[in-house]
Amino acid sequence: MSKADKRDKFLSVFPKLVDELKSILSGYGMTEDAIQWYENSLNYNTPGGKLNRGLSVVDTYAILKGKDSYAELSEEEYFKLAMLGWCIELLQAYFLVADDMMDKSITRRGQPCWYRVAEVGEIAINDAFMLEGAIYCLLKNHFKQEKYYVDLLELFHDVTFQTELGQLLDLITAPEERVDLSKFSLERHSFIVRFKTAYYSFYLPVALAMYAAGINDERDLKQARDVLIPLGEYFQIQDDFLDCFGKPEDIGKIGTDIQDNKCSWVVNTALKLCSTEQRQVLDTNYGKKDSECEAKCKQVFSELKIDAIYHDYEEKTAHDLRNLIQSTDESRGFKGQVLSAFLDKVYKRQK
Ligand code: GPP
Ligand code: MG
Ligand code: MG
Ligand code: MG
Repeated sequence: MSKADKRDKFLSVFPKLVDELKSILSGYGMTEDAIQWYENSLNYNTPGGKLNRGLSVVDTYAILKGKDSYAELSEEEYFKLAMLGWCIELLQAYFLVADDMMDKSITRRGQPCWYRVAEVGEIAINDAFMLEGAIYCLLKNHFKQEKYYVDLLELFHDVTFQTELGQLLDLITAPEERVDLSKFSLERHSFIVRFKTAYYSFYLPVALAMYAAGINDERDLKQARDVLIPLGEYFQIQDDFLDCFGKPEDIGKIGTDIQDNKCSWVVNTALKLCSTEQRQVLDTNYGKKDSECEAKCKQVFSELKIDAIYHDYEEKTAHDLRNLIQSTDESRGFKGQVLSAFLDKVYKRQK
């Protein structure tokens, strides 16, 4: 099945899930305007992205089950796996609605951030909570009978909390009024991004598919984590790079990291290499809500050839990860191919 067909098939499950969630609201006797509001929020915030996380759940399960295309999964099996995939996309929607408010972002996936839609504003906070709530409604409806139901719940709760810890670190490292670049380091960056991105974007899809496929030995979950967490760090470094060097048309969002005083890979790499004069420019201009200051920081990044350093980093990391994946122990049914499929998806991404 082509990539586009897989995506269409996955997308075709979404309206069913929206209907299911609407009927939960109707069951509570909820008013029409509330049901309509929830439907709009679900549609605006959930399906518009790359859907990599959601699709990966199905892909991973198919690999673990030894089916080369997921066309070989039964309709029922496909539907359940797609449902788990959509639960990650809902988690992502919840995070992004909230993150865009905290980061004061303008656009997301090529449209205004939800909180910037005229009638929405701070109601977006409640909408974010309700996007998260959808996950547990769906898990209950479709997985309560499964032996691994509690594993799924625990996994979603743990990964959500880890992401929130990462978001906390991201935010307290980037206070708006007190720019202090001496607090930044690549070590702190690594710690932030593993928590704020890697667990939910990389470990979660694989762990969900593993539980659904009956592979739940802690040694296998650890093998998955040992590759997926550094892979997720690499993915967030790409995100940081693209925030500064990507084109808004490609990435669907306008970069805010410099003005937001973010502890991003780009500024940390620059801080390691810059001269005293360049450091002075960064100290004066980083973290200011001003596009001229932003441009001065970008000028330093380009003098330091951060893009070339990024490309070297990317090659080395992909090479090291491939070596790590090669040593996967497949004796209990886990497969290294699951991990290389993830690496192939993110390697050299432009968006
Ligand atoms: C991405 O950071 C991290 C998240 C989306 C996690 C948010 C977690 C919460 C608990 C709200 P980012 O700000 O770099 O992402 P983007 O560049 O897409 O805004
Ligand atoms: Mg953000
Ligand atoms: Mg953020
Ligand atoms: Mg970013």
